[in-house]
Order: sequence, then C-alpha cells, then structure tokens
Amino acid sequence: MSDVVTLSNRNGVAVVTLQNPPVNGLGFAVRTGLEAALRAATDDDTVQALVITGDGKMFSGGADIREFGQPPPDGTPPLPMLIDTIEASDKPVIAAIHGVALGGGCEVALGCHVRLATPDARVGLPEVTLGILPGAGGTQRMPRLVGIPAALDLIVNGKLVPAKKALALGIIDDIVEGDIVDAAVAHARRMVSENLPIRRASALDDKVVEARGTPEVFDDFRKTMARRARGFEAPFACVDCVEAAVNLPFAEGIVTERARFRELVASDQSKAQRHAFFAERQVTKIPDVPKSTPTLSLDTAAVIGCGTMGGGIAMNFANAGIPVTVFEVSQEALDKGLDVIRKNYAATVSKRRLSQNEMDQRLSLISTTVDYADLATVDVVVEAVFEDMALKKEVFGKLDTACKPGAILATNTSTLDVDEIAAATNRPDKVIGTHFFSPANVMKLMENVRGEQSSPETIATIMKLSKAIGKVGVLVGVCDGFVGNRMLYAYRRQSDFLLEEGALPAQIDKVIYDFGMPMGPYAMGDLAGLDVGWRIRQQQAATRPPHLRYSTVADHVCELGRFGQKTGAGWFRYEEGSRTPIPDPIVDELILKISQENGFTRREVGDQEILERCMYPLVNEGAKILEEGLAQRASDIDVIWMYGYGFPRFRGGPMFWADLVGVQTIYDTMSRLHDEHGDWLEPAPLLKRIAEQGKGFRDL
Ligand code: 3H9
Repeated sequence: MSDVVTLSNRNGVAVVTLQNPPVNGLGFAVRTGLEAALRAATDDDTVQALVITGDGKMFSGGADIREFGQPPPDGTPPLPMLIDTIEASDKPVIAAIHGVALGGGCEVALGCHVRLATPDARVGLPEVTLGILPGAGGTQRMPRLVGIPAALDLIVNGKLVPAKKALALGIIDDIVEGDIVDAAVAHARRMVSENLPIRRASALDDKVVEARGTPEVFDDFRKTMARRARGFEAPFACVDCVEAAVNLPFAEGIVTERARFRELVASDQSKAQRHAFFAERQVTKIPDVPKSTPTLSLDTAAVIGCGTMGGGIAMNFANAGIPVTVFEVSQEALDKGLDVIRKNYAATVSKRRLSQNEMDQRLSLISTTVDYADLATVDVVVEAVFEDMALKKEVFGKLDTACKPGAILATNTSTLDVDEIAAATNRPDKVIGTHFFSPANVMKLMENVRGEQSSPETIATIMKLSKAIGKVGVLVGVCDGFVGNRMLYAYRRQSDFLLEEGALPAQIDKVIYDFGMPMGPYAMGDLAGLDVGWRIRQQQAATRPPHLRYSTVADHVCELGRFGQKTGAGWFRYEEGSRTPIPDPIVDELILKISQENGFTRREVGDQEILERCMYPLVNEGAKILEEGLAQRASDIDVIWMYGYGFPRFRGGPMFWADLVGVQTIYDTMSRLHDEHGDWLEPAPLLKRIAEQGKGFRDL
C-alpha cells in the first residue's frame, strides 16, 4: 500500500498495519498511506471489516512531533479527518493495540469501533506534556467513553493507563492474551457474522450529560490544579475542551478543540516543551561513547557516608531493587542515618504512596558496615562524605585497596576536582563524578562528571546506572560547580548585588517565582541552608580576585546565626512549624546598612531589571560552559536546569529560553550591563559570536 502503511486481506478482514519505526508516528507519509489503505478497504467489496494495528514495539506513539510547525505536503490528510473517516465507516473497525497507543495513536484507536489490547499495553493522551492538547478528537471522544472526572485526569495530567485500568474505565473493550491481530480479526468476523451494532464514541452521550449544568465541577478542578500547573497554558486549555465536550454537540466541541490545538501548537510554551522532550532523549547520546560501548554489571552498590546525601543515594539503589551497603565511620552515625531513611520511607507510606510491605522490602536491601573490607565485592561505590579534598582522597585510597579491581568508584562531589580525587587511586579510568541533587531520593537529576581518564566503559555504566535508579543522567566535564551550580553562582551573585543596589529579597524572589521557578533564590537558600555556602566562601576568601566585586550581604546574614529554615530564620523568618517565608525587617535593615557602608545610593530596581540581571548572566555562563566543552550541547544544559533547579519546562530551559528572547538581545543587554557593573558581566565570546551570526544556541 505504501512504505509505512500496509494492507492485507485476511479472508474479508482488511488488516491495516502502521510500519513507521521506532514509534509508528503518524507523520505526513503515514497519514497519506493510512488514507489510501482506508479507501482501498472501503472500496473493496470483499472486505467486510477492518483491523488497525501497528508493527514493531507498539500501536503508535502519536503524531510525529518533529513535523509540528512544518507545512504538510499537498494532499496530506489531517489526522482528525482520517479518524472521522474511520469512525464513520459502515464496516466495523477494530483497533488491535499492543505496546502503547499514545496521543494521536490513542485518538486513532478511539475512532475505531472496538479496542482490543494486550495485557501489557498502555494507552493515554500525553499531549499536555508537550504543551498541546489532544487535537484529533481526543478531548471529545474520551469524555464520552470514560466520563468527566476520569477524562480530566487523563487529559489534563497526561497519564498513561495500563490495559487493566483502561478496561475498567471503558477506554478499551477487552484484553486479549495471545496474538492481538488474530484476536482482532476473529472479533471483526464475529461482528460481521452476528451483525453486531457499531458503536461510535462520538455518538455516545450518557456520560457527558451527567455533568451538564454543573460548571462547578470544572471550576473546582481548575482550582485543584492551579498550583501544580502554574504558568502552563495547555492544562487549562485541556479543561476548557473537556468542558466543551459536556456542553456542546460533538461537531461543535471538535471545532473548539481544533482552535485551541492550533493556538497551543504555535505557542512558545509548546515549542519549549517539545524541545524538552527531545532534549531528554538527546542527553543519553555521547558521541565518543557509542551505544555499543560495553557496560559493567550493577548488581550491588555501596554508599560511603550516611548523611543527608548518602542516605538519599542509598534509598535510590534500594528503590531500584539494587542491594546497597552503607559505610560510615561509626555505628552511631549509621544508626542515625538509617533512622532518617526509615522516617523518609515511613512518610511515604503514610501518604499512601508506598505500602508497608514495599518499605520493608526496600529497607531489607540496605545493609550497613564500618569496615571497608565489606565492600570487596560491590560493583559500584558512590562516595558521599563531607566536601573536603583531603578526606575524599583518603576515602578513595581506601576504596581502591578494598574494592575489586573492576568496581567503579564514583564521587558525589558538588565542587571538587574529580581528576584530583581519581589520582588518589590506581584506577583513574574507573573514577567518575555522580553529582546528585538534594534531596537525593527525590531530585531526578544526576550530573555525571567525566574525569580526564574516565573510560568510555565507566561513563556508559554510570549513564546506565542513572537510568536504572530512575534519574536523568547528564554527562558534564570537570569545573568548579560543574554545569548547574556554576551557572547558579552567576545568577546568585547578581541577585546579591541587586540587594546592595536597591532591591530586597522578597522582590527578587517574586520576580523569579513569577518567571516560573519553584521559588526565588532567597527562599531557596533558606530551604537548602546557608551555612555550607558560607563555609565555602570563607575557604575561598584568600584566593578571591580583589578586583572583582564581592557582596558580603549573605555573609552578614550568616553571622547572625541565620542559616535558613533549619534555624527558623535566614533571608526570611519562619513561624514555628511553617515553611512560609516572611520578609524580616532585621534583614531588610541589614541590607540597607550594607548598601550605605559600601557607598551605594539605593535606587528603585525594576522587575525587568531583576529578571535580566539574574537570568542573562545565567545564560552567559552557560555559553562559557559550552565553549569550554564542559556540556555536550545547549539542550543538555536545559535538561540540567529543568531537572536540577526546577527551571520551568514551559520555557524549555535557560538556553532554549535564550533563543526565544533572542541571543542578540541578551548579548546587547549583557554588553550594557558589563559597562555599567563590571567584569562579572562580560559577555561570553560564544554569545557574541552567535549574536553576530544572527543565530541561536539551537544552531550550534
Ligand atoms: C499528538 O499525538 C498530537 C495529536 O493529539 C493531534 C494531532 C493533530 N514523534 O522515547 P523513545 C522518537 S502529539 C516523533 O526513546 P521508548 C524519540 O525522539 C504526540 N518522534 O522510545 C526517539 O528518537 P531518537 C503525543 C518521536 O520506546 C525515538 O522516537 N505522543 C515520537 O522509550 C524513540 O523514542 C506522545 O507524547 C513522536 N511522537 O518510548 C508520546 N515519540 O531515537 C511521545 C518518540 O532519535 N513518545 N519519538 O532519540 C513517548 O512517550 C515515547 O517515545 C514512547 C516510546 C513511549 C512512545
């Protein structure tokens, strides 16, 4: 029929097969092929029924996201039209689903008259995660099949539903063991021979009628999602469309859906979220470590140190079913650490996100020791001791002696030189950094820091480890702060300067929060604790270049014993038992005093200036990092910032956002700011170059 859609006639049942690996995306060619196959099957009088299925791993992963925004070749049928054709067919059409039927793929299935699935199949409408909505009838057919609460949950949250649940909800009609296409063909024959009625989702009414005249259902839903979906456009558009399914006839609901889809697909938010989708997949690709690189086994692990980080890292292994030995210098430290782990699990159990049984099982995978000799057989060790080079070197020396020669030794440093740590061993090729983000059992990001001598095998194994423990691993190079924190410093530095010049913490935090970050830098500092940074700054004081501006505001806050939430006060104050930051006149007065002492005439600092002074230097630092080859690509930096720092996904990460703002604009502003405020703000050469070429980071 075509290269990407085949048609076969099985004694009167036409089997239409999508053949477009890897995900049977419904791109231009597939749609053209599908239209031809449908027409041929309809015109063929020997065909009495149709089965639609997918070749390979799945039914279909949906519309081809890469083609969004491109004009289709002349004559390419739009997906909604094809689905209408399928649904309108007088001959029964059965969807035979295996693997996944997602997005447009799920919508094709919803257009079929019957949906059969394998036991391990999953279906869903994840469009919202791409900043769009199901645009081929999904927002109108799904509510008619499953009712409003379930449809809202599916469409607004983009949830994937396993076959069993899909059956219970009424998305699919049956689960079949064995060959799904054979079962669908048999079902089709039965429909014909028994003259069974054709059921079209668009014609169903009972489940939507129930919700008619109850606008509060939708208003309440919007309220419940307000916080979670803050800043995102698509989830709210999804709710509007489901509401339209309730209040409008199908044909009119579809018009609403189409209009909202068009609006969203052209939006910057959707561009950003689609970028995020591909960036997450790019991140696993390392040019000099091809997919064929052999990896070492990861059957057992050890973590050195059972403080906050070590405990969280150990939990990651246990959660993934990997037995982990936790080492500490004393039994007392182990007991304390394990107690925290137990409490963490118990909190999850009390929230019903984990069963007691699962908790016990996970805890049983964590063993403890105070003896390096017990680490002789583990496959991988993650060191998470105090951030001190001498200590880390000592630990690595001991690990090198104690662990089997093939074991990988990883350091969870956030600031120290991985190469120097590796030099303390006789296996620098097996040493690598694994920078987890706090809390390590929650945060998805792992910056995997490639040392000068880390072997391709070690890198491939650690990237595999990230995946095995449910993290997003991004490969970076060795530098102070690695990629994420180095950029963070650039932004935090400017925000402190702004305090000296005229802003206050609450104002800066509001601007950054409104931009879409989970919290501003000061609330964030209070949450993370201010003392560690203070200690590091004290250590660095002697080597600080005297000609570069340095703000002492943060040091003065710490001198007051205000280390953040843990001491009840930091940049803000906190009421007993509350995590809500409250502006504190003590800090505001302190800032005013420091401004005066340093000769600043305080001025009104505008919100736009705050945004530019904080975010542009962040991008600028990202450009330096790219130029130095410490991140593989701009989109890797975006992944780091989305997963490690909560950079809003609807902005696609700092480098993608920079392209949206315009690199030229950022370069011009940085040049002006550099003239006004000095060296820290010098534009990166790469920023200058791509601005001059009229390009963006996307073009690198
Ligand atoms: C939609 O359907 C809109 C409609 O409502 C309305 C239209 C009018 N397009 O994830 P993987 C690529 S919107 C293009 O590693 P897995 C992916 O980039 C769509 N490319 O495999 C990767 O490429 P590469 C709604 C796609 O087995 C390769 O395929 N659908 C698409 O771990 C393998 O991907 C979704 O949101 C696509 N739709 O997981 C589903 N999907 O090798 C999005 C994947 O070059 N997709 N690629 O890096 C997924 O969630 C997963 O890919 C899936 C397979 C679960 C399907």
